[in-house]
Amino acid sequence: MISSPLMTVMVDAVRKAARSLKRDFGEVENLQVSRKGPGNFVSAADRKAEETLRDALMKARPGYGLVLEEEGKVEGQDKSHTWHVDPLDGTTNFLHGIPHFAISVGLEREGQIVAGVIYDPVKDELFVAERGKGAYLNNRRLRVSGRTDMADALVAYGSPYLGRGDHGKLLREVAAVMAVTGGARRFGSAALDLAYVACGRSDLYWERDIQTWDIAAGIILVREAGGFVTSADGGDQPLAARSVACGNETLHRELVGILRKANA
Ligand code: LIP
Repeated sequence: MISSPLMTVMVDAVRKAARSLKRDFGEVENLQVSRKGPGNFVSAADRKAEETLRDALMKARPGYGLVLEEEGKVEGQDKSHTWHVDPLDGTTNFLHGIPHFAISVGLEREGQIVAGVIYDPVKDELFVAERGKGAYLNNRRLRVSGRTDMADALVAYGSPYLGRGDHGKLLREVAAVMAVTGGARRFGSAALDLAYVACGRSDLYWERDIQTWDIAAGIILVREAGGFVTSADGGDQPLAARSVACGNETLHRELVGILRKANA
């Protein structure tokens, strides 16, 4: 496990927000049958969790800036530090009562992600990483998958939907990946997709049109677990590119090549 003042601040804030989120998730399943559905209830749960995270992080590190999914950008006096906060990653899963979502907090220092925490409150799985100190799942040290044969790989991806993203591009990419791998999965939470690559459950993951708060924490997790993370086009700035591709060195390089060829 990582024992540092920074990690203590991040884990305490995430666990505090998780308490209300887990309670609210228990309510969502009862609301599925209502005509209006749980949309407003989930938005309120999302905002409540974000306010908890915002208040806790600003109290502990008052000068840092924040990029919050719901509230947007909050400038800080310390321009070298920015939190990237997703209070509920996997919102659609949560809305439909699917127990696969997480809270994600990443810390950017002078343009590099240096720490990340991703917490799945339903499974009680806490993923943490800090630059140079490794990546952990509930105190267990993480390493990315050791598979090198794409035919054995399980690949996660993120897909656009009504009114968002390039559907044709994604379909071409999924078709190309399906043709050479052991399976493709769309789980619905970018943060957990990255965390699952870091712990070896998935071998690869890619997604386009994604936000910094979805991937910031997961980027450092994968890198500290010995994995490679680039933009989906292989660039070295996934946050700026708003896309991501990750895995171990061998399969990551092959995946980027497959995606490039699918769009040639
Ligand atoms: C979601 C991501 C998911 C992506 C969705 C959405 P949210 O984050 O985790 O991978 O495909 O479009 O961005 O909105 O639930 O925080």
